Amino acid sequence: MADSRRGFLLRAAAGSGALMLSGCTSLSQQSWVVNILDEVENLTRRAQRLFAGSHALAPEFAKADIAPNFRANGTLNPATADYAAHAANGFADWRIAVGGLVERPLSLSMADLHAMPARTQITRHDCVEGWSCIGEWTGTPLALVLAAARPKPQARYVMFFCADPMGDPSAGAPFYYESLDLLEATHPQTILAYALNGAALPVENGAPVRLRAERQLGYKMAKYVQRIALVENFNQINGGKGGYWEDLGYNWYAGI
Ligand SMILES: Nc1nc2c(c(=O)[nH]1)N[C@H]1C(S)=C(S)[C@@H](COP(=O)(O)O)O[C@H]1N2
Ligand SMILES: [Mo]
Repeated sequence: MADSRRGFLLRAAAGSGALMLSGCTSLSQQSWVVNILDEVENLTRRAQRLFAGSHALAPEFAKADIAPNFRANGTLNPATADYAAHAANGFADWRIAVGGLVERPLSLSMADLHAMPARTQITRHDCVEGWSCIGEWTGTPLALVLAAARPKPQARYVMFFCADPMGDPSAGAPFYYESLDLLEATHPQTILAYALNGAALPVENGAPVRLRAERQLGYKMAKYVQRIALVENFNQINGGKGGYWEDLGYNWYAGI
């Protein structure tokens, strides 16, 4: 793992209090992070070996480059009673389940995510429809969450299941979903973002939490994330192509 990542995780851990992964042991955040860093390192090495790639960073920008209004696209407000109830309640009961091929399944509250070390990055979002937008994102590095869940050796991909139905759910419309390989999932700029430009993530941009994977096109970055699953392949999931748009013909690999 790059020293820069170890540095920011340790700095982020230094100032804060206790971490509680619900249903699990509570440790001081400092010792938790030091322990988890070795796991992040092992996971990163495994991912780089598996997918023969690197963790080269996407460009980051200055505050002055931030667009005054970050454009929104795709679902702007998930059309379910369940989501409306969560939104009305300020997402206080929102949870992200982390399961599949992991040694330690997790159920993370928003407070759990906020208690973990955070990363902030100013990046450019590129949508295949032909627009770009620069915004500042803050969230929990996905690598930390994965390391805490401990992917089993067979795990190769990370699936993200979202709260928004892409049509009429009673008529069997699928919900948005996406996937990344373990290399992209453990990249230091891949975060579960809960803030945009210093404020809580707006509903139209994926509240309360959306994926940012900065070397990828916009459609890979799942909004309204509710469940994460480690898998060996995605042949049996929905249309079998690894994502909502992929099932409709987009490329699974969407590196920029
Ligand atoms: N759950 C969900 N995630 C999604 C989408 C969506 O419709 N639903 N659209 C994708 C597309 S095509 C883009 S460009 C970005 C848009 O993110 P934004 O609304 O923050 O601009 O989200 C991606 N993630
Ligand atoms: Mo997009």
